Formats: sequence, C-alpha cells, structure tokens
Amino acid sequence: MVINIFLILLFLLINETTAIDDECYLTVLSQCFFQPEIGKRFGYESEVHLVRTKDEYILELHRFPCKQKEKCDPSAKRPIVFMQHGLLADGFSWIPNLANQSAGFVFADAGFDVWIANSRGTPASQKHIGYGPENQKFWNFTWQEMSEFDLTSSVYYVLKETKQEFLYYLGHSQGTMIMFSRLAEDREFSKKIRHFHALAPVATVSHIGGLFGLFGKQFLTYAEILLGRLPYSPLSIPRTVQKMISYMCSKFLMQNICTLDIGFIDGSEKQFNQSRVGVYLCHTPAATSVKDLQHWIQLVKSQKVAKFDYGKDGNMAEYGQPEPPVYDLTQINTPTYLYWSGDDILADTQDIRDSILSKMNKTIAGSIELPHYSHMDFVFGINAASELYPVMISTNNTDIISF
Ligand SMILES: *[C@@H]1O[C@H](CO)[C@@H](O)[C@H](O)[C@H]1NC(C)=O
Ligand SMILES: *[C@@H]1O[C@H](CO)[C@@H](O)[C@H](O)[C@H]1NC(C)=O
Ligand SMILES: *[C@@H]1O[C@H](CO)[C@@H](O)[C@H](O)[C@H]1NC(C)=O
Ligand SMILES: *[C@@H]1O[C@H](CO)[C@@H](O)[C@H](O)[C@H]1NC(C)=O
Ligand SMILES: CC(=O)N[C@H]1CO[C@H](CO)[C@@H](O)[C@@H]1O
Repeated sequence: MVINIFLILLFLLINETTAIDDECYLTVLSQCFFQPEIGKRFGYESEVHLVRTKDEYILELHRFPCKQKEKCDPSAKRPIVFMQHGLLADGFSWIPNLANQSAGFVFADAGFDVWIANSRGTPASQKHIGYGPENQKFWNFTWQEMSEFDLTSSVYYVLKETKQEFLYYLGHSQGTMIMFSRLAEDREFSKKIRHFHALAPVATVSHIGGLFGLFGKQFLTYAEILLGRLPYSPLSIPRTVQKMISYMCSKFLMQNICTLDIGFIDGSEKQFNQSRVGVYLCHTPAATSVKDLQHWIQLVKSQKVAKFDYGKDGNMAEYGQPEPPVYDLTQINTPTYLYWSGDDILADTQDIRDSILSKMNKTIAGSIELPHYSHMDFVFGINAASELYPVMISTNNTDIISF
C-alpha cells in the first residue's frame, strides 16, 4: 500500500504550533538552502531587501541584479522582472533547479534585474511591526491582502530603489490572481506593469480538479467546518515533518511515490528533476494562512473572482453590501501573456476561457498553450527553461531593446 503522504499531511498541515524555524533553511539537509544562498551558490550576486506594507507587514524581497559570475554593478539600469510565486509556495519557486534551468537565473543571464517576492506568511516574510506570527492577528489575510498591500508596496519599492518607471511581471498561479485583482481595481498601479506574464493563470476556479477540487466540491461542507474552526491560524507543515518528508523523498526509491503524490494535487508531473524532489519539498509547501485556503474554497463554490466572503452581516460591515465585491477583469488594460496547459488540473482550460480570455479579450497579447505541463511544471519543470522562459524573454525583444 502506498501511504499517501500528502493526504496525511493535509491534516497535519493545520497545526496550531506556528513559529517556523529558519534553521531548516540553513543547516539541516545540505539541500535546504535559504534563497539568497542558493543564488550565491550558483554564482549570482544576491541582495535581500525589506519592504514595509501599508498594513505594517515586513516582507523580504530577494534580488539577483546581475548575470552569473558577472562583475556586478547593481545600480546599472536593466529591465526589471518581478517574480511572484503561487499558493503554498515562496520565492524558491523561481530557483528550484540548476542555474540554466530556473526562471530566476535564466532571466538574470538574459540581462534582467530579477526581483523575487515572498508573500506575507511565507518563511521569509513572517514579520509585522506590531506583532509576530504567534499572534492570531498575523494570520488574518488571504490573497486579497497580498494583492492590495504586498504587491503594491513591493512593486513601488522596487521602482523607487531602481529609479525606474515600470517593470515586467511574472506570476505563477496565485501570483497571477494577485495581479489580475490588482489591475482590475487600480489604474495608477497598472501603469507600472509593462507586461504581465501569467504562468498557469487562475481567476475563477469553477473547474478545478485534484485535491482542491475534492475539497471545494465533494467535501465542501467538511472543508468549511474544518477550516472555519481555525480561522486565524497558519496553514503549515511542522518543520520537523517537512524535513522528514524532504529527506525521505530525496531517497531514490521514494522519488516516484513523492512525485505521484504531488501529481494528485496538481496534475501528473512529467518534468521534475526526480533527484531533486527532496529539495522541492524542503521549500514547498510553504506556509500561508488558513484563511487564504478558505478564500480559495469560497471561489470554487461561488464560481466568481470575489473578495473574501464574511457572510451577509460581515460583508455589510466590511464592504457595505451583502455580497463580497467581484473583481471586474474587463477593466484590465495591461498587455497580458497567458501560458497554460490542458494537463494542468488547477488552472483549468475552461476557467481560463470563461474568466480570463473572454473578459480580457482586448488586452491579451498572447495566449500560449503548452503540451503536458502540470501546474508545478511551469516553475519546477526542467523543460521550462528551454520551452517557456525564452518565449517570454523574446516576446518582447523589441520592447527591451527600445528600453
Ligand atoms: C480580520 O480582518 C478583517 C478584515 O480586515 C477584520 O474585519 C477583522 O476584524 C479581523 N479580525 C481579527 C481577529 O483581526
Ligand atoms: C538534476 O539535479 C541534479 C542535482 O541536484 C543534477 O546533478 C542533474 O544534472 C539534474 N538533472 C537534470 C536532468 O537536469
Ligand atoms: C474577442 O472579441 C472578439 C470581438 O468582440 C470576438 O470576435 C472574439 O471571439 C473574442 N475572443 C475570445 C477569445 O473571446
Ligand atoms: C544547461 O547547462 C548544461 C551544462 O552546462 C547543458 O548541457 C544544458 O543544455 C543547458 N540547458 C539549457 C536549457 O540551456
Ligand atoms: C510579440 C509582442 O508582443 N511584441 C510587442 C513588443 O512590444 C512592442 C512595443 O511595445 C510591441 O509593438 C510588439 O507588438
């Protein structure tokens, strides 16, 4: 019998003991490096920047300003690419493989100034001016706040720091939702985004499959009760358990089983570097809030792209209307490139057609279908560096040359 680690984990996930120990990233398995260290290890200059959001969270941005082994002048003007990870992930999403196989490094080598975000709640961004992650208030957020506060503060910070007017944005999964919702609401901010590259884009999730589909549909009531009982807590795997899994999955015989288990969540992977599954699992899943997952499950049910639903009275208090406001994607006018695959069971093709292509018709600059990419293959897959990232880099050669 194959013990389905991830099913068990899903229950372990919801644990109340929080404080994540940075140690895992520094010392435990030699493979579990902290993100800037991974950069240094591959010969990239790296910087850590702290951003304070309007609601007082402190976030870490990681920067690779130069090419591999280049004599680095971080103040030299280069096109900026801002990379935003997805749900239950963190900045590691962009540097999971070898140097010429990971988006963060491939873009740096192509001459971009690479900035990598870490959303509130992830291990690098568990700080707040008023209180720490042990306080329930800390975990009172969903992607809605990441969109409203984290994204805006981080983008404005990067532009100020580099004295530039705009940047190229690369988002994966929830990282696309964060941008869709912001662009729909904020005209001023939209001007700062030159192009939006959306990997495995998600807006509505009515057709989501896999584990999320099960919880959002079949087990909805159960999921709601389970999550509703822990409204303000982190959704994270205890460090020790994560270390154990990472270790187990780095063993040859376990690699396929671990991959199969991940496939149950996001579509059967075809492109992982099997010998690095343990490394991926050292960083992913990364912590987020239970409320974030609750918000996603609400969207599976409502089939809308709406703000968090506090119930009728709660919504009246929060939004001044009984239903949570819906983001109007037809308001978006930023040139957007979509990269998606029929094999991705989270960013479902039908959802992309219904909620993104049809609404953003006038502003979609490219819609590129990839064969056989599962949801995580867009970042962890070793073929993305030859099939996907060069497309983005050259989509706008003209744009960058005229830059
Ligand atoms: C959580 O955030 C919501 C929305 O900002 C707010 O109405 C609510 O009072 C907060 N709850 C706690 C416990 O902080
Ligand atoms: C997989 O990763 C290992 C290092 O972790 C590396 O030695 C190997 O070349 C990689 N394989 C592929 C196919 O990229
Ligand atoms: C975009 O809009 C045009 C005209 O309104 C329509 O003919 C076309 O089918 C639309 N495309 C998509 C993908 O919805
Ligand atoms: C990455 O580098 C290795 C060895 O230097 C090379 O064999 C491989 O083709 C490169 N991959 C890409 C996508 O450029
Ligand atoms: C392929 C593509 O999207 N090319 C665009 C790059 O940017 C220039 C200038 O902004 C556009 O004119 C091209 O259409």
